[in-house]
Amino acid sequence: MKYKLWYWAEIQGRGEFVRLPMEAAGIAYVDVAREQGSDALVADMQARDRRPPFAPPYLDTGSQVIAQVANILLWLGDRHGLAPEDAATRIWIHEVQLTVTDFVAEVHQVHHPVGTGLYYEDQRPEAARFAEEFREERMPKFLDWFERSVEGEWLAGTRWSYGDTSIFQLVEGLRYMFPRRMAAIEGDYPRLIAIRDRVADLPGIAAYLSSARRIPFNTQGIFRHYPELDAA
Ligand SMILES: N[C@@H](CCC(=O)N[C@@H](CS)C(=O)NCC(=O)O)C(=O)O
Repeated sequence: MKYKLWYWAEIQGRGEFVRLPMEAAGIAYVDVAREQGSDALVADMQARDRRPPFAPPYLDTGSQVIAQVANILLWLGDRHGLAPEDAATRIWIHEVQLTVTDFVAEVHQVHHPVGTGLYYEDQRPEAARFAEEFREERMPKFLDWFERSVEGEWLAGTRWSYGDTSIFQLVEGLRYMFPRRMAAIEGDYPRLIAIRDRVADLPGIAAYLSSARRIPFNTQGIFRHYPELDAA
């Protein structure tokens, strides 16, 4: 049975951190809401009465349903060899992925600093204030740490792991969201940019990026480009 990935149909969002390693490894999956619409996702979540996911993305493996991006990737990494073999390094890659989760939550707060349920247009002054501190303090703090964490051509080990596809997505997302800020600082992160480029060259990723399955970034997702929130 093909895995079923459940995520919002209109955005890359957090689902993209799951799609990318599956695409890179050629793992067969159905992106269910892309075929049936996001209403089907809402209905599926409501219908689950045992161990219900709090929020998408979640993966139905046929024998269990796993939510939380880092948790899904931990499971896929073990099952499909998408992480290094030794146990300590697997925990390390999981640690990196949990930090990606933290970073993504802050990225979301840039355009939703007051309330997740409110529109961006209803919190623009607060977003401008949050964005300034994010660009100047938080963005380099996280990126410095990711840069320091790279152990070789890949984050760890001799081949790519799901941690590397997540680094790819962070760089791509930040380039879309903050083109001026990234142009100013990305020279400080040669290892992250090299990983981004290596991931883009993986055959499965190259095919995915040029397919209609890769939804373009937009202003409904996590990484949103609002010019007024960007500055060098
Ligand atoms: N920590 C979770 C966050 C999941 C999450 O916030 N999902 C969003 C979409 S990207 C959602 O639909 N949230 C609904 C909500 O928080 O009410 C993860 O990494 O998977």
